[in-house]
Amino acid sequence: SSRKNTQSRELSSAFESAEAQWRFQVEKELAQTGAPSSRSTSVDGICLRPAYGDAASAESGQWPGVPPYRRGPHASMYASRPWTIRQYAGFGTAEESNAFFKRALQGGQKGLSVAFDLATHRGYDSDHPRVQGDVGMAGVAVDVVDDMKRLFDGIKLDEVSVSMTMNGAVLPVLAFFIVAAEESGVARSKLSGTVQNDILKEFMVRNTFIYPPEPSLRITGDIMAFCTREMPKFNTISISGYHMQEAGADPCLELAFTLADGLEYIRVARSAGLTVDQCAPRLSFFFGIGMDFYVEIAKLRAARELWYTLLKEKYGSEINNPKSYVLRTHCQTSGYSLTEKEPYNNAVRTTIEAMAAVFGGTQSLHTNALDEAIALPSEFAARLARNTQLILQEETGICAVADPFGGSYMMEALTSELMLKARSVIDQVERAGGMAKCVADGWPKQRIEDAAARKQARIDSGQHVIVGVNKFIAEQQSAQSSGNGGQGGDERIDVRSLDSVGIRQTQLDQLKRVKFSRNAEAAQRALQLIVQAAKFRNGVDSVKEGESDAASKNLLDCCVVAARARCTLGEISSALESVYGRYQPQVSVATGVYRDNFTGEEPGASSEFREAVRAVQTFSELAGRRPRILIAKVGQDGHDRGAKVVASGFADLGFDVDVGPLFQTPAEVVKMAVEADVHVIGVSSLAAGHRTLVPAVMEELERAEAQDILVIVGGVVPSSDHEFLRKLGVPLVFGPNTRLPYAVVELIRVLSERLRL
Ligand code: SCD
Repeated sequence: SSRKNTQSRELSSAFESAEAQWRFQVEKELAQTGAPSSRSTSVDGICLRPAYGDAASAESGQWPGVPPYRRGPHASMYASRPWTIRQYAGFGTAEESNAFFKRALQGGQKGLSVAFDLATHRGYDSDHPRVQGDVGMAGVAVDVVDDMKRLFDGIKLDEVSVSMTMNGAVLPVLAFFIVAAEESGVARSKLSGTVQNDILKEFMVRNTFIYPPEPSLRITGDIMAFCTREMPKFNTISISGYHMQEAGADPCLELAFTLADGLEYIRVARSAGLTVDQCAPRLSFFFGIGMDFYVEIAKLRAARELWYTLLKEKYGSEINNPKSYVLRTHCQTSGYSLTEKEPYNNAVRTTIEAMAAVFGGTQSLHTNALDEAIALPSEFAARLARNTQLILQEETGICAVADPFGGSYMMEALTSELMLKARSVIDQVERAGGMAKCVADGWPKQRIEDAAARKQARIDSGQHVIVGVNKFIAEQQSAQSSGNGGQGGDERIDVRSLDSVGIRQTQLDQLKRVKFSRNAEAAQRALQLIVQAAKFRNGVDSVKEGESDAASKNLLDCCVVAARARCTLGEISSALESVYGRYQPQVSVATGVYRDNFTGEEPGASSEFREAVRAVQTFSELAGRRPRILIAKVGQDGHDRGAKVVASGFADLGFDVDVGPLFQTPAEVVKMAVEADVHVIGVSSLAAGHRTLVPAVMEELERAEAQDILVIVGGVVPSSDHEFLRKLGVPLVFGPNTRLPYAVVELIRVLSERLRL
């Protein structure tokens, strides 16, 4: 309690001014970290101080590390401790990813961040028939605790903090992490890091959920309660706006929905029995940083002050720990802003975005690799991305001063404006009953999808410039193909390609070994306990508190027992699924938004739009009906911004559009295509599954004697794979940044030739 008193004193009016409070904090932080109180610059006699501010002004918000934290969560910020360089990575098997992690740490990375494959995200073991094309592709495959042990072999888990991006299968993954650490001698209380555990945004945009919203949120609460009790250094959630921005939200919408999610998670934690002071200091946030430089800096500043204000208003009376008010965040540069054409431009874009994140005061940062719009990052591209941060930290002097934009007329005004705008959306959400309810109603998702269609129309019509894509297009590429991002521009990039069959086989062999050597009875008992605890927590069983072992159990406690007994991720997930069911999302498509926003003055753009509409009309007259396309997502890849935007745009350009549900198997796609009598299946692939899933779709078409249906592919496909797809009979492959009218004209051309119209 004496620590609490000190903290309250730090926050209270014991200080005559914010400046005095800042000074006190700065000295404390410098002493803690041993950092110098000023840094010399390249000019003799000029030194930089940890922060600059207006000592004369009594207004709040004048200093970093002081409420309302607009200028930063710490007083000295990077002058004491630079942000954590934390690159999100993982692919193939645990061994391969482990080797990659070790090279990254040797190369200057400070924290780890694990990308799991889509099978793991969705709660399937590698041997499940639904995940044939997904194992080890967009992340590392993890089936049992032994995979997790191999993943961190030789890495000191009591020293390196680990972030795990996991939401759907968060229980088994966190349980594997805890048991892997314990079996290698590190107690759970020593583990530092973060688990994403943010299910609300999965239902809004990212789609790697497993169970329906209500039980999913109870799982979130159980994890927050467990970690608060057992893992004091672990951040229990990473409340993510990043995926909203990737899905199309503008920075203001991203800010508003993310903080509204944060408020909802405080309610979830409270219903799991935690106080605000217990849960809030270990909440963490995650924002995307796009190319709107000033706005992105302002967004992070606004986020901190808004969070402080919201917590003060709602829970001020019960908060005693000043850390409860402080928003800390990870940032990632925008994947969406990367282009397939002239990929080296992406290194420039990423650098600019990284600087915005840093000027905004992020705690941790991932910089994208320049080839991410083409394939999984290569070794070279990953190193360059990491070096981008090292150069900012080591060569520029940027770390010497906190919030260098503070006090700028523009930046302060922009920050306040963003706060105001986001606040009105947050108030709207809160009035409507909070984010869980709004997500169930679906309107936040709809607003994000509308924003995505609007943005695409602005890009395609040239109002929003992307160098090399819709302006200043490199000549040789423009001669080859004027609109198709998939036809050139990445020839000089060596991409990483993975042996999907080999990776899957390794996992299958191991699954067999583990199941053979474990104590089968203990494994069954552990799974049974999970089922009972889930039932109890779901309120569907008559088990009463005290009657059963399971009744009082936190689900993560049960999963830790199961992990130790070598239950697999798939087994644990299906035990939970047997109680909760698997969530089936609704599909909807925004129409009219694309057309209404295609108002560009660029003469070329509007003539391309008209040409596309005309081509569709001519086709309809000749064929006797409108062209009909099924937009399909095959496998466990839930990235559906592209699919949704293409569906909206194609519909607005005159196509009949069917959109398949997420997570279809090739057979389900073909069945749907045949039943809807479509001319074309458009397979959207962003997670490297195209090499296995597209051949499977072709086989199913043959089996259904429906080879007259044309298959085209859109998404992230390296040009080295275009020939592979063409040989299979896929005539068109559209990359990211393809202008939709261009794609329509090309497709109608190919379709008309086929049908001899
Ligand atoms: C920091 N510290 C200071 C200080 N700065 N102390 C004194 N003076 C200063 N100036 C202290 C902190 O208080 C903390 O100690 C410790 O140093 C570590 O600093 P931190 O700021 O907490 O940094 P870090 O440990 O890196 O944590 C950062 C977050 C964390 C809080 C943001 O949650 C995190 O790392 N998140 C990463 C999430 C992530 O990587 N997600 C990837 C998502 P104490 O702890 O003792 O206070 C990828 C993704 O979804 C991709 C897209 C997709 O797949 O769809």
